[in-house]
Amino acid sequence: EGVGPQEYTLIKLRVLELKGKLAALEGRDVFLAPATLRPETMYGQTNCFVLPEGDYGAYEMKDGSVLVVSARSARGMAHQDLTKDWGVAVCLLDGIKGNDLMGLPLRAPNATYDTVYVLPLLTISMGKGTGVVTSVPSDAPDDYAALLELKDKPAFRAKFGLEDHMVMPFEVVPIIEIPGYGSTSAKLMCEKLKIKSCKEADKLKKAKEEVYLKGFYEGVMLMGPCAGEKVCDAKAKIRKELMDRGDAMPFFE
Ligand code: A2H
Repeated sequence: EGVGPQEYTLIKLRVLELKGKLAALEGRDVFLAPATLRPETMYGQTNCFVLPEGDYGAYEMKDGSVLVVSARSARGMAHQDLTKDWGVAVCLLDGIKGNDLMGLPLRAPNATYDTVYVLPLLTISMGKGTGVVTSVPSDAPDDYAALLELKDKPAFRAKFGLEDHMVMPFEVVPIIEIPGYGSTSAKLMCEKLKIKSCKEADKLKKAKEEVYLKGFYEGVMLMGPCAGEKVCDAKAKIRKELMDRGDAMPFFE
């Protein structure tokens, strides 16, 4: 865990169909809002993850949109002038479990896929970010391992009521070229270390140590307006573009 404040980016993944519990929010613009440290990787999103047993709520933001996030992160947003009233996180709907969100279709900004789905990730910490994680299996070993496990185990998908079309068509998208690691570094490291589940913490730690720094400082963008630029130079520009379009917000914790 880092020292000092982390500068995250909240990405607004629009819920395309307000069904199940979220039907109560009909008429509103509703988004799942993962917090990421790597906004330049959003081209590679294949799905969004929530914790099945996690507690979430739907909170009203200043721009009129409604974000589904943890209560803890909504309080943080209220003190960063993101919620409708300063200092107050108005909850329009609470008692949402991660399980209530499984399989919801989303539109993810910058993603190559038109529609992505909400899937389970059992290692999410509700004490970090928003408790919602966007999945970039090309560059994040945790995301690759979790998606692979869902693809490999039909019973695991069925347990969460997921249909095959929400999981199976989503292939890793090459978005960053890292010298010596190719264009899907997380997949490479998971294969090299034989990682098959998000619970293989020690091996995942090793995989992440190897690719994160290299990806950020030596990686070259393959997608978007910054294609050909170093990742470390592209990050701020792509983040600004997402925010200018209203697809993202800054978030500190
Ligand atoms: B990052 P830090 Cl491609 N529980 O986004 C578990 N993991 C969480 C989380 C939570 N509550 N909230 C956010 N995260 C993940 C993209 C990404 C990320 C890439 C590469 C590296 C990377 C796609 N997932 O993070 O512990 C999110 O994954 C490298 C650290 O607060 C978020 O950024 O330092 C990152 O962990 C935040 O981790």
